[in-house]
Amino acid sequence: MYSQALDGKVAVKSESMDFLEEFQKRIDAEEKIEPMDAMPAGYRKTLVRQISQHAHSEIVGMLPEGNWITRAPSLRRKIALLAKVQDECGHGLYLYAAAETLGVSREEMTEDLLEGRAKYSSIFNYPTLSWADIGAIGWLVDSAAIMNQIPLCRCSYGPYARAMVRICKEESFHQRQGFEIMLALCRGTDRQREMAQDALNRWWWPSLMMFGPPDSESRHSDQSMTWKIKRFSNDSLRRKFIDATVKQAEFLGLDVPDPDLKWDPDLNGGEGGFRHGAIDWEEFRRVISGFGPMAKERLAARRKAWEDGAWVREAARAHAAKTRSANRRDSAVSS
Ligand code: BYC
Repeated sequence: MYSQALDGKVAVKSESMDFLEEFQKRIDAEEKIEPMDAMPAGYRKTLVRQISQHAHSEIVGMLPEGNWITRAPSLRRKIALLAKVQDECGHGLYLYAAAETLGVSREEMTEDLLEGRAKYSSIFNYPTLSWADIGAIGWLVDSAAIMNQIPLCRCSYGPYARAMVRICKEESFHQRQGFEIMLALCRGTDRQREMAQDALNRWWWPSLMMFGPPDSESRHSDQSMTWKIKRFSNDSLRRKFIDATVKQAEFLGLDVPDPDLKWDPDLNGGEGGFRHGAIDWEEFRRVISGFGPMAKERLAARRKAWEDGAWVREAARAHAAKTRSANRRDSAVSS
């Protein structure tokens, strides 16, 4: 019915109801789907879309923070920021490798990004204007990332789930590092506290948008949840994030920039939760359509890196070809 290989040559003869039902049974039994297993074309396509966009987000996500490496306020802060940005590069590489197991090449994924066919997270379209933004990214953006990514450790596709385990451990360290920067600023001078508040004002709403459109407009959620790629809806993760983060803002002595934020003791089955004000979904749609404040700069930086790296890819290919022909010669001599 299905034959497929890691080189992406997927021959789909048919997708009978029996095949789809058997596949869903494996998913429902919490079995992991592995690269050489038969899978519906839609499952593969959804994974390639999500994992590649996730990988692009990690790599583009290096840019706003990389912008502050030379201006970190101390050697200690510089070392920690360098390590964080390197971790993000590593996350991108694990994720590209996970997507490659589905038969798509790194070149294709990168071209999709550069040609605007693949997205990256909306959050990385905003500028980092002050050092406090580095604290706010670690605290808010990495918290949001963890909230969204912990459930991905249980994703039905094995290589993605396994990549997420290590990524989540590192993101959790990043979150603490960001919170600690915010804490230092909030316990500092008036000017430092103002910087921290200003960063929270600018990053709060974009952080809520990271979770994706409201459930009513999320076109992929239902199918992704049936396939156990996603475990929770966009809105439910967004609410969890708000509930956890508002208390942290209170601890920091900062005001969440949402006048409509209100504790409702009846939410979450009587455990209580925050009701939040309206999110500007027009802004979100603008940003994910390629019109975010830093969209041009982000893609230009990725394009330059890809073009500057062309000679490395060429040299690696030449080296691989040489090694292959040397191996062939050796095996001809020894046989
Ligand atoms: N930004 O049907 P929906 C990080 C798109 S990296 C841009 O709900 P889905 C970090 C969506 O792709 C953070 N686009 O989609 C790195 C779809 O468009 P297409 C990245 C978004 O997939 C460095 C359309 O809107 N994390 O944390 O079911 C430093 C409809 O949406 C966004 C991941 O990628 C957005 N925010 O759910 C620090 C996690 N939201 O593809 C931190 C993995 C939605 O049809 N991804 N869209 O053209 C996911 O969990 C899911 O893909 C999402 C969206 C929850 C993001």
